[in-house]
Amino acid sequence: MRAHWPLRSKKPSRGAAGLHFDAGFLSRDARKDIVSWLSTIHPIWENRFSDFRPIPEGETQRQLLRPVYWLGNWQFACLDYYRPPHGLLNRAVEAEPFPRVLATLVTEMEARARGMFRGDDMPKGWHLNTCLVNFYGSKLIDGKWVDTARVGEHKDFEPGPVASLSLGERALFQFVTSSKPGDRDGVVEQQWLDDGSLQIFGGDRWKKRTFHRVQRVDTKGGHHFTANVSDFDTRRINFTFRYVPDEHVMPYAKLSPETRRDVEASMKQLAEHSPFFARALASATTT
Ligand SMILES: O=C(O)CCC(=O)C(=O)O
Repeated sequence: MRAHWPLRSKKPSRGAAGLHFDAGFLSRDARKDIVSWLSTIHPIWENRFSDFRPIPEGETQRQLLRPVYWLGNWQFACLDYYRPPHGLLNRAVEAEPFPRVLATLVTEMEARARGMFRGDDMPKGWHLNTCLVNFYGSKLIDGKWVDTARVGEHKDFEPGPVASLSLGERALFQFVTSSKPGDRDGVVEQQWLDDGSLQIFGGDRWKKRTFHRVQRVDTKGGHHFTANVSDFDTRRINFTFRYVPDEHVMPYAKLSPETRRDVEASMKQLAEHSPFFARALASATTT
């Protein structure tokens, strides 16, 4: 099916109901501030499953395809992310606040989303308090660069609209009808997400009835970011802003002992470079 959205738009567009795309959202100054802030963080490689719990049938332990960083709260992959209605607690761990440049942009994203959604599509108390920062690129494996820049079919389970800001090489983002890996027939919408673009999506159609994926990331723009990840060449960075009800965001010290054990190694890694996570770890040993 043909995409309803212009594949390259200079003006903000609403596109299909519940979708918004603005190719020129990010100003040059804001982009510069974000790139400068990115050099201060140290993304980590997460394992998909806990080393201390049985791995679900049909699955094997694996590293995510990309390094990640979370702001607001960290939804560790090994805790299986925030997943209403049952996976509410011990899923979203308090994390660093948004840096100023992102906090300012979030205010504008929230205003746009509030103009687009109401009723059940805009949950009470909704605000963008969570951000997943995904690093896309190539990984050095046994002396060879392997392109791992993609994300498989999935849904974002946090309630309400999601806002997504992209930097670097453009990515082919697709909404699909099934979770069948790589299925080419089920594409109902697609959009190239360019450097500096904003995408907002929400409502049942895009959050509940379809899956989304990043099918591939271009190499033509010559974008490379200096990120604090060894043996990884980052050519695209995506910020996905979401909402986790504040009462479900838990300080590390308040997690169950089992959950703390699941994420302790990652917390220690984060604490090497982040005073926030160092404090969180320390507070758990004193409570
Ligand atoms: O990188 C993107 O554009 C989308 C990332 C995504 O689907 C996610 O973080 O859930």
